[in-house]
Amino acid sequence: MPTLDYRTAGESHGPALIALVEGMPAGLAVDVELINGELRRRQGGYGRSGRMKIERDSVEFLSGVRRGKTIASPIAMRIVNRDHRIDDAPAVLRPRPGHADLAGSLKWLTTDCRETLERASARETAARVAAGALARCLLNEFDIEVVGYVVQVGSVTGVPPSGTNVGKLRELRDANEAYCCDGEAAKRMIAAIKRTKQDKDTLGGIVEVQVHGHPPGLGSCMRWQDKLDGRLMQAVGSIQAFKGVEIGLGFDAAAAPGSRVHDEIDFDATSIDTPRLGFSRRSNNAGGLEGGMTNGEPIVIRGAMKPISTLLRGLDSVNLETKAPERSDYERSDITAVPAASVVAENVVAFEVARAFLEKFGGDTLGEVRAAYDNYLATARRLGSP
Ligand code: EPS
Repeated sequence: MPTLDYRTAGESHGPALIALVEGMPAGLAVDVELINGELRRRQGGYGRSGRMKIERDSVEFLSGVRRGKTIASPIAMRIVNRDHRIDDAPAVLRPRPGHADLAGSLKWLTTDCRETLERASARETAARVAAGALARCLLNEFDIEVVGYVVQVGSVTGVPPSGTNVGKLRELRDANEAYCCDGEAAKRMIAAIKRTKQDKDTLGGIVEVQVHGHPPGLGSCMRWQDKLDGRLMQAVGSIQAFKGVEIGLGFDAAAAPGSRVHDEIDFDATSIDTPRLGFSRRSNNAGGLEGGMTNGEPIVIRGAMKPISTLLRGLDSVNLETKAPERSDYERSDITAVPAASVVAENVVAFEVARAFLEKFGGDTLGEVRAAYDNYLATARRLGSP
């Protein structure tokens, strides 16, 4: 039985994007509306380019699903590119600083940066969102919730009140085009994006993802490859344009003494029937992960996105054919894609949590996964009892 995994294929202006998901148990009802809803959200958010008015992202299942349910075979999903013109699109000879253009051209020995940028493009994240949203169909079966939102655009910050539940976080986030849970900050973010557009410039920001309702013990400290914190960091850090990832208190944990960092432990037998098994923490600076494993507290992970590297005003660069100094090429581009990136982060995190969940509770069918999960919880509740 393969572990849950996925691959993507496709170029920004090729015929389609593909997400290929392997290792999903049989018998899972596929919520196509959930997947398409996430794809729509990814296309939205303030600051997106004209490209998003062209595309109408939705998935078409090519395999792995029969009568609305998974049948354990590899699941191929296709998202059609309406702006399909890869063979006719012009060469890009003046690499954009910050994009994959120069590094890719020197790697694949070409003067046409399009050879690289078509795949490096963040368009690929549509396929990642499709895979992650499919994984959420599994998480939903076990009441595991994932939510992502924007906490910073440029220098404007807006964090949700601590302790806000997932439903409320979604409601606050979905009330504005910045996908930020603080409505006042969202207005300032949108104003900043408008100013940046006038300046022919671009903006980055920070997104945050929380996971709730999962059990402890996902991931493992036994092999470095299995540590869930590392895997989540790769998933988020590999999103196009991401330059930093932190979990819980993150970099701020370095400066504070241990007495103020570590999350003290309580036990309350009346909540033993929850996936937290009765344990709770007085803080969650660990972001729900200790020793590369979930500890039962919400997972909290943030990713920092640099500003989009395609600037209307251009940046100093070099023509790869003549080696003469020239401004970088301009292609139609977003001013910021931080709101969209929060959707991507949410879904790639969901995929990693689902993967770790199936590693612990995996079975050929959803029924077997459920039985393994229930058995684990029942056994864990007896821990320490004679
Ligand atoms: C991107 C450039 C733009 C963005 C694109 C990412 O595409 P285009 O060159 O067609 O205008 O719109 O993002 C998407 C297409 C998307 O679906 O997110 C880039 O260079 O990374």
